[in-house]
Amino acid sequence: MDERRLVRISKYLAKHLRHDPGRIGLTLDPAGWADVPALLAAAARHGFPFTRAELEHVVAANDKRRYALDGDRIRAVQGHSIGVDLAHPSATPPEFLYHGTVARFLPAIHREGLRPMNRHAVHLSPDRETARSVGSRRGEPVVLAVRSGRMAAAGHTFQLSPNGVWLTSHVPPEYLA
Ligand code: HQG
Repeated sequence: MDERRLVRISKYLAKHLRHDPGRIGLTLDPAGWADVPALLAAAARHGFPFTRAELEHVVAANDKRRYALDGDRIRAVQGHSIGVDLAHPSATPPEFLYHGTVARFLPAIHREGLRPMNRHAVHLSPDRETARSVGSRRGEPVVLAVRSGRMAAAGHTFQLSPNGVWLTSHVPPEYLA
């Protein structure tokens, strides 16, 4: 499959598995899983047909391992804006995690901390380089260090997505380094 087709299918999956399944009449279960035959049928019905083999290739080749395929079901492993309970295992974070953002958000972030905004959780990266690339989606990136070890010690919980993204519900400003 050429790279452009791969990216198009991946973006189509992101849209409908993370943000707007109703657009193609798809339903997700509470943990974000969709039925694969139903997804293929819904996509075809809405003018964007792709095959099961293409889907499997996109899931396997995805640069960020964004999707999990489990028999006849598929879900995005992070990044949702719709309410989901992904039930990833709770995990003890390292002393620091990182968040990539841009300068224009800093005043609000220092005032209220990191909030999920349109997503179901705050997304944190295990290293500065990954955070930098997340921030660069919006402009010149600024990387914030999060004292995640202290947060965990204070009772904040973290989930680790199978693709290495850390999720938590809120980072209060006192934990930003
Ligand atoms: C900012 C992508 C004002 C925050 C990435 C960010 C990631 C605040 C933006 C995943 C704020 C939200 C998530 C506050 C946070 N006031 N702005 N209190 N708190 N912000 O896209 O972390 O490639 O929802 O800094 O790689 O950028 O799609 O979150 O700039 O893993 O798989 O509000 O999405 O994954 O933006 O990205 P987003 P994010 P995929």
